[in-house]
Amino acid sequence: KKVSVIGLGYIGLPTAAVVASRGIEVVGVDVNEDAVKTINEGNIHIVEPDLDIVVRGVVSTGNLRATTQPEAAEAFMVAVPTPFKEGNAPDLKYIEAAANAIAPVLEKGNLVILESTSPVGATEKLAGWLKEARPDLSFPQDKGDAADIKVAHCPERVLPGYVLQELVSNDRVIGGLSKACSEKAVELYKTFVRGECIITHARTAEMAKLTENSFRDVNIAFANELSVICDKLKINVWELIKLSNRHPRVNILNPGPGVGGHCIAVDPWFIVDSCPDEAKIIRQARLTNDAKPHYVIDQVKAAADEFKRPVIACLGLAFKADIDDLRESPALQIVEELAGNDIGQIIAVEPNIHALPDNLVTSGVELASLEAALEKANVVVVLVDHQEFKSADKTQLATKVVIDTRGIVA
Ligand code: SAJ
Repeated sequence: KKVSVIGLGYIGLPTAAVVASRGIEVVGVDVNEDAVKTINEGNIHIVEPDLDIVVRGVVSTGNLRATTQPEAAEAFMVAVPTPFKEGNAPDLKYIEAAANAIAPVLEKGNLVILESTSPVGATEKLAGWLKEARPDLSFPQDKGDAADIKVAHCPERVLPGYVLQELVSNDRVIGGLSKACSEKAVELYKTFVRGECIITHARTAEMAKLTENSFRDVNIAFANELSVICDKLKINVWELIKLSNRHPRVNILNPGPGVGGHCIAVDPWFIVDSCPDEAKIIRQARLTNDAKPHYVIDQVKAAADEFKRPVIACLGLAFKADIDDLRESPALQIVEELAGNDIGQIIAVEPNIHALPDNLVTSGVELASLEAALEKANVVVVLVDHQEFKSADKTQLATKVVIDTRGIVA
């Protein structure tokens, strides 16, 4: 058995490594030559706990190998980005490029799986691109179960920071373009997934993934709206949510400074783009969550106005707790905007990074330890609920103005 994983990023690399760790020969394909070189040296180019150990292991046994050129395999797992910018259509160019890259090496009996989070209809499009490139083979959209090539969508669902555990333990939704496609995909996933593999249609699988992330976005938007309402009504939103969640059928998530990351803040737009007139709550949730950083910025500005050039300590830059990922981070967005406004001296505390991004350095932001920052600060803004902040001694905060977007200060 030989499996090829196309795209060696946050999903593709851990997937390739886990499949390889089951003793299967895996060839990882990526257009990024540096990433290919790094992986072949047994190292990794992304941050994910314990992934380096697994990759080093499977590269040293020869089970995982990376290359820039696709080669023949029994199964192809496509894990490439599907970017989306508000106002534009979802961009499937990387899926199309992957289809064109694997088409020349496809052989009768092969399985092609789309793992990337995709708008409804993308798996059918992928099968269409493969068919265009290989008119000599038959595909499930024409031949159903009898087709030469099997195609399925099996959306990834892993939580950054827990990828290696969740890759194995999560249930998987497997949506083939025919029953035979689904069954062949289940066979592959069963080699490394301990969770259940549940079969459905490709379109339903695509929508299921988008629904999961939209549900979380809508729930967080509800919490963020409550937080703004509670500020106005002078109620502690954290106490309110804790009390409401005592109801056996209520489970409200946590408000915060906004929603970041590459999934929850993006995927709902795929649904809105497909059904703009119908997806009203889903769109509003996105707008509500995107508005939250601006609300926090206004709160900090109002607090800063009480001082003459205050020192403002901003606790956390990452997009969520206990990771070092600053991309699409509302905390980073808030600190950038505050620094650009010249309302005081900004000190950032981010225990998970060693250096600030260049733009923050240029605008005069300083990176300091929690202790040093609290020592000097007049205003303290809690932006991320890192473990280090939650367990810190908070007595010093009594003399400061505190804006706590994560509810970690009692
Ligand atoms: N957040 C809140 N309040 C909460 C929970 C999260 O404000 O109560 C914020 C976080 O701080 C962060 C953002 O939401 O800025 C997203 O974080 P997250 O932990 O909710 O999710 P991601 O983006 O790291 O991973 C999600 C997961 N999806 C679900 O839990 C439904 C993961 O399982 C998916 O695989 C991943 O998206 C993906 O790749 O789609």
